[in-house]
Amino acid sequence: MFSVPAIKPGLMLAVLAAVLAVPAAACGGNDAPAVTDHMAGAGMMAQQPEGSIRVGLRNWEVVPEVTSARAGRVTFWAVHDMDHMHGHDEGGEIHDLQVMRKLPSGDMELVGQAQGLRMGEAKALTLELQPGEYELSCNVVEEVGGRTISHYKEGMVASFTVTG
Ligand SMILES: [Cu+2]
Repeated sequence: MFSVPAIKPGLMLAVLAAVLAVPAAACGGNDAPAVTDHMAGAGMMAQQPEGSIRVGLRNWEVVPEVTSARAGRVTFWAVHDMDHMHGHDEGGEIHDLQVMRKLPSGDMELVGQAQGLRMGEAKALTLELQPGEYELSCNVVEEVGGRTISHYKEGMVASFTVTG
């Protein structure tokens, strides 16, 4: 005598693991509330998007973690790496990331940009890139203590190659 227990369909368990890593970034000595805009899409101040290329912005250099990529969709993760000013008239409180493509004529064409990054801020910039030679730069020009500071001329530019 065999008795086969009736097997009911199992319960569908929908497990939603919404893992939101929101670091409570403590800004030492900064009274301003952590105002972040939403230009980076869902992930303001969040962690680096998967597969993106980190581009460090600081006085006075642009530091991409790699210097080339395959053509197609490329996401840059622009990060203002400075956490404090070294001097009041140093400049560099705000940095941009400009992605410029070198045209056959030698001119540079703006392909995309992430602007207005304050210290510690990060923004994702996703672009469709054609093969070619590019520059990653910061084109902020500011007036500090009666002096005009061009971030580009100070050295905020790096070469970047997109291969076919
Ligand atoms: Cu800059």
